[in-house]
Amino acid sequence: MTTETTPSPLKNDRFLRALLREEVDRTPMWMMRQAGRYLPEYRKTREQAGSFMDLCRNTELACEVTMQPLRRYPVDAAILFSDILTIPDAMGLGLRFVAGEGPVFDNPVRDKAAIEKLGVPDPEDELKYVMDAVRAIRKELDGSIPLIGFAGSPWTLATYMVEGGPSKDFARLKAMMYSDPATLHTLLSTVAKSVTSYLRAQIAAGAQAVQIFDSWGGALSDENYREFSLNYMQQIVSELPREADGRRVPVILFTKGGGQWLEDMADTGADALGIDWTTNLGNARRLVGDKVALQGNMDPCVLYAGEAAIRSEVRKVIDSFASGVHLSIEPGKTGHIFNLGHGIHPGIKPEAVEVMFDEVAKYG
Ligand code: 1CP
Repeated sequence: MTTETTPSPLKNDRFLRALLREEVDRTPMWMMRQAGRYLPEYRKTREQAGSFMDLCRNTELACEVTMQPLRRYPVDAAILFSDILTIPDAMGLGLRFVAGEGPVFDNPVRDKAAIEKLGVPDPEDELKYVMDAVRAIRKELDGSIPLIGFAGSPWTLATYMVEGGPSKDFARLKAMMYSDPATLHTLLSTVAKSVTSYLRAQIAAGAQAVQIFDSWGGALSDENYREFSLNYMQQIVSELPREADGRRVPVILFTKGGGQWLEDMADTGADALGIDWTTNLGNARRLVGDKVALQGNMDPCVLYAGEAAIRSEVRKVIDSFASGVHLSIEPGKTGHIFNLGHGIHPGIKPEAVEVMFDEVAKYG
């Protein structure tokens, strides 16, 4: 008897295999925010859609922008085109994207009364447009490469829901954390239930791996990270179905600035951890051992440099991971997925990305 499941046909499954630390022929690669403003074809489609949310809600156009980077680069995974803020929008917070300012909520939740009124959205009702996009993208991909679904972590979503938009210091949210932690726990608990049901629905609709983006967990103290961020991600991980279509659905946790919590993150039951560029990949590997795969971690700013620097930095990332690989791990089963340490910036040239992926494909 074997516990391994029979994989459904997928022409290129090296991303899913690496997430489970199975043997691969080369390091798989994709890039956070691979569909987005750095691509001229994205800017054109976004203009055609009207607003960013109109683009997310239009199944055909959301599918189109997901496919755009795949036509340029030999990446090993596609990521659903959507946003982490769809959940609070579906909860009634009224999301708008303001040019030059980013996301804005018309109805932020700043007190106990507002927080207690929040409900868990039905993913096949208020968020059906996201599931429709997942289904359309899977059809369009036609088994070529796997599709990643995603959500924000409860802590990261709470930063936007309480602050009302992007924030530098999260002053309102942290004031609530220190003065009325019970109310913050009520908020995080409702958001965690919403994220769980949203990711479960994405998996049912066809997402073959899921990533939880904890973009702002790194702003917390050690103790508060465990209580207000990790705790809720752990709860989500434990409630996700881990198999679909006869194949394991890996879960990736990414806390930006989370280098000091890697061992705790690895103990949540996640299959892989996203690593930003401030952590050495070899050290990360030594810390987590064989528990999880690692994804990352080139500084996106490398892509502002010339070709030689990009190629050299790609090799450094791959070599730094290799330096932490235990001798007992069989060659090819290292569990590394190449990625940036955070999303690509809108000002980076698509040609620089081409150089990066070319080097990973040759050297990885
Ligand atoms: O003007 C535009 O066209 C909007 C730019 C944009 C894009 C392309 C936003 C607004 N969201 C997205 C897509 C997006 N967002 C994806 C698509 C899939 C991909 O190709 O990777 C994903 C995974 C996200 C996730 C997301 N949204 C995160 C987590 C990842 C991260 O970068 O840390 C966060 C924090 C957001 C919020 C958000 N949405 C958009 C912006 C500009 C922001 C950041 C706001 C801030 O600075 O706080």
